[in-house]
Amino acid sequence: NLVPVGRALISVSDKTGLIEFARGLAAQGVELISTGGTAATLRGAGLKVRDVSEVTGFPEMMDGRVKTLHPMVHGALLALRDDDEHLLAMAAHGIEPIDLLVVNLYPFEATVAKGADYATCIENIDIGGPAMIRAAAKNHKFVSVVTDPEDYAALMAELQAHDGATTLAFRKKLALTAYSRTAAYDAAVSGWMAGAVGEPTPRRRAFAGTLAQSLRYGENPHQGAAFYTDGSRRPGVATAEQHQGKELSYNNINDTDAAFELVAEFDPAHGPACAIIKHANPCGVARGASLAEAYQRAFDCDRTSAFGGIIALNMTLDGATAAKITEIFTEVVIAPEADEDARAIFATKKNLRLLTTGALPDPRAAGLAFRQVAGGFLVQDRDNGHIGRDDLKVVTKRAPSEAEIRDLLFAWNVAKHVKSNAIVYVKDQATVGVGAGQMSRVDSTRIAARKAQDMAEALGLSAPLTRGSVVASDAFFPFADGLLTAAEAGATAIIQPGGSMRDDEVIRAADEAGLAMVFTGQRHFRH
Ligand code: 93A
Repeated sequence: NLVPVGRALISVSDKTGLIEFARGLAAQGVELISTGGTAATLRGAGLKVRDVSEVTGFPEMMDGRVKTLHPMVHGALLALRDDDEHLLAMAAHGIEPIDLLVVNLYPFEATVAKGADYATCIENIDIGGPAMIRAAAKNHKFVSVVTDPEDYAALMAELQAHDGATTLAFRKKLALTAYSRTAAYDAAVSGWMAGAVGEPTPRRRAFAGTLAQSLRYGENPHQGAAFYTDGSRRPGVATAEQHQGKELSYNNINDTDAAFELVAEFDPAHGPACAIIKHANPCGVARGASLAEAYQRAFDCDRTSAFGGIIALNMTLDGATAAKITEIFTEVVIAPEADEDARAIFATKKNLRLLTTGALPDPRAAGLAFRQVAGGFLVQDRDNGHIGRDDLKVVTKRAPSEAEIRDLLFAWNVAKHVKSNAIVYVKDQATVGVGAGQMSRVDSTRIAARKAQDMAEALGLSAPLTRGSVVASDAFFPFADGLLTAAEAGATAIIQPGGSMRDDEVIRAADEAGLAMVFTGQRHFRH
């Protein structure tokens, strides 16, 4: 299964490592054929190259749209060298076999990311490149195909190990990489088209990601894992720069994402905010007069759970906040920026990872969310629902006060990021109790209240922090019991979607308990 490499076609947009690699091939006696720009680069480095136009007998034409799309190229890539008819066809048409194809594609993804106009994006859809890659990969029985400059070294090592030939196992691996690349490339084009034509739902497009990082393991150490980016460049864990600390794990990435997406709900124009996440749920979220105070108040919601947590900030991490954060063990801190003082303080904590993103993601932006099920995956629009004070419908005799409204909206924004059934108690722009992921809503209500009680005892307070708080529920209260539990804990106002068959009963209970209640008409399930 060894196939010697005698002739290579090289056509690359990304010319990283090209010259050294081509020199290595030439030194092995490999004949080089290239397209215009690639050939010019190689000649510039003193290498001997044949132009592809000489091979095809046609000039590169139509602004390069047609360079390699020719039977002299595709016959050379696709011919089976152990098939008499194929050999006869090659002989009849003077087709010389190509044993190695080196292609990387027009930078479509990078062009889109730069915000290029429609025509420029269209022009950067590579046609000839993917056609050749797919042809060579199909014919991996005889042809090696390299689509990533990172594989140049591996190919050279393979040729050196096998006297200028490649093994079938190696060519199969290259073919897999090649098809992964063309699949991801076309998915990127499909995703861009969906945006460009304003296709509002995920129903008509294809999905694929680009491998960003091989992870040491998945959710558990016996599971393999990798991190893929989707090309959207949404500011967050996928685009962040890591300044220190060891590599992020699968769970770190998941939790860091949850933390940053949550804190981004809190517009920095209205002041600092901090979210602390454990197991993808917030154990504390707060605003403060300063960022350090926001952190302290988030921490005070549930100091026990915050240990080893992930912290997200909605503005530049400063020295005062950094100093407070380093008082306990934290896994990851993510913020738009970190100033020099903060970095110097963190530098003394080698294990603490610091990520900066340059920006906050837009909570109202469109996007997609995926969930895997056996045999497939579900795709939906990301939950970019947003409620403002004008959307609130007062359903009780008592209307909420201004302070209550501010806290209700705060609680609602947090509840959106808590696993259902979600119950969030908030007082003065800080969570004081979070009930997450319970199968019954009343249990979430009780757990959140009990945690607030525990925290009050730990802090030596005379009353639980739920006294005088407000409560958000991510979906309607099906019965009055959950609401009554919240009232017992001392809550004075409730925000919930409404829409239960028993809304009347729930509203009556709220009135009897003297609660103010508003309906949002929108729910935030998160499972
Ligand atoms: O416009 S194309 O789709 N038409 C082609 O026939 C073709 N052949 C190769 N683009 C084509 N290519 C691409 O040109 C390659 O995939 C590579 O990205 C690029 C290299 O061009 P140059 O050597 O001129 O820099």
